[in-house]
Amino acid sequence: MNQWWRDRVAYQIYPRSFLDSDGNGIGDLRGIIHKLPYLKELGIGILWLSPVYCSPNDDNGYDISDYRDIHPDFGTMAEMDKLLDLAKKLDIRVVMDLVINHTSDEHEWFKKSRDPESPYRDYYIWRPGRNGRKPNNWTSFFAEDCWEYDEHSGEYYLHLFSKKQPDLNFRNPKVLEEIKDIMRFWLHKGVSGFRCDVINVIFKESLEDGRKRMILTGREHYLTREGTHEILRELRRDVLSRFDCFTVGETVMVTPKTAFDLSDPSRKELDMLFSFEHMDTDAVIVKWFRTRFRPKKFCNVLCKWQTALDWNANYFENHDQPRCVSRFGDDRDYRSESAKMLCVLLLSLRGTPFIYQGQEIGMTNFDFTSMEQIRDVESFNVYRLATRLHFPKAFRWHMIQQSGRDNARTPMQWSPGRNAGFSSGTPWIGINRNYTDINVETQEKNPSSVLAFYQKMIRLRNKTKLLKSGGFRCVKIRRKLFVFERFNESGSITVIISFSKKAVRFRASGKPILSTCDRSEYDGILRPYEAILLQGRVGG
Ligand code: ISL
Repeated sequence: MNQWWRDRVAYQIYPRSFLDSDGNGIGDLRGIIHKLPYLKELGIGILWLSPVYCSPNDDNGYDISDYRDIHPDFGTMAEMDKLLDLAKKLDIRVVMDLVINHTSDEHEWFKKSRDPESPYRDYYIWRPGRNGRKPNNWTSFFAEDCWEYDEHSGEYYLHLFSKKQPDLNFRNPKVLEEIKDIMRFWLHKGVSGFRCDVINVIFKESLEDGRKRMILTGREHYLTREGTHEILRELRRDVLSRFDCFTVGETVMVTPKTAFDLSDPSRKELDMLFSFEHMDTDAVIVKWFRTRFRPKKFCNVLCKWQTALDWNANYFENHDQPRCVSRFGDDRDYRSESAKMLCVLLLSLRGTPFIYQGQEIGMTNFDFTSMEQIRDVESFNVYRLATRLHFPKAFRWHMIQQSGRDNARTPMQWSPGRNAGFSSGTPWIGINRNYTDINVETQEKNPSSVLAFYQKMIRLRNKTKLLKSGGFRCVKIRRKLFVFERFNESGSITVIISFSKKAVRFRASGKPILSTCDRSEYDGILRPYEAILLQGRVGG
């Protein structure tokens, strides 16, 4: 079978923050339609849309109240059809976010499920308390309890995320049939697959107390259980295998071993997955406590995953993570250099690269100064918890500033004009003031911009078999240097990456194919944050 998803570069859109066409301050489908040619020009072949379904927006669309309809803020189903149609004409495959671990508490199923007699009761996980206490000791992903008490029926329901996101009960076969129908609905419309939200936590093997932990007490009862594997195989057998589509799983806390089992082609579960270990290399236990970024550690983890899995979904940014140039590069003195270097790294690894909106112009973390500017439910919960724990105010803000998800959610910076060209109204979240410098319009005019470099690098990848399907071999990892090779029967490319602000020596021969410094010869010395692709093997 033609695995086209291995040959294309993917781009993630967070619709709320992409482009607002009607001035209500919220990005929308018409905005996306308008920018499809921009994405085509960039070289994108797969478009992943974060949720656009009906939702009360407790978690910005990751709390879905109707899987078969579009949130009016984003537009209409007719516009969605138009988007799919135009994308098809441009040969861009659209992938939807499939959020099935939970629904919104405003979904019809959950509303009915509040009645203990309803056939929908068993769609969710309802349990009585234990001697006036919660049914078990689990904790949630969002720094709050994961059981919510319902006065009416005197029972609790489970929510691993916010309390407006009740978990579905995948022990009930009817739930899985509903999900299959939803998937068929979108596949028939012409989508080319799904990004499956927190897919490895959907099956709760038991509801017993968990071993007490710093984070996610209870996780041994639901992380990548056999029941999840079975569900994935069933979805593949009954639905996905009948369409020309693929899945990329968002899989939390996976190890190379569990990830291998989830994505090994012979097991027929996921086609690829997003793992997190590289994103955790600058964290101490939880992402809220950050330590200095150590390139060596980061690259070691990348190497480990490159070797452990045949195919990775590679990413350095998404709507939950801080901006990579602020985190793994230098957004003050070497913004453009380090953004280009990260571009080379991402697009040279083996696997499908996922670029997050704004990454291609080197957008940075937000410049907010107070909690009033924050919109994310996770940040609110964590801030509240840190207040309860008597963390000093300055430190609480530092946590949000370093790690909060709104870092990636400020509007896309299109132009130096009003509201960065994002909206003619009042944006739902603040725009980074650096938009006057960092924006698409300005970079389109500048052949040495980050954007121009992304176009070049994506083009190179799209036409180079070695980069798309060649093997991966790690050559050298030093404190601030990463060298690896992509190879096949007919040749090889050496990729040299510097994370240093200083010049770095690394001896290698070969003609540069592409360099962030635009050079035609390599003299063995890398400039600050330089990345270079050399034809052939090191020393050969
Ligand atoms: O924010 C995180 C990464 O540091 C995680 O805790 C995140 O919540 C987790 O990766 C799951 O994310 C996905 O599901 C959530 C949703 O809030 C996220 O936006 C989504 O990507 C619940 O649906």
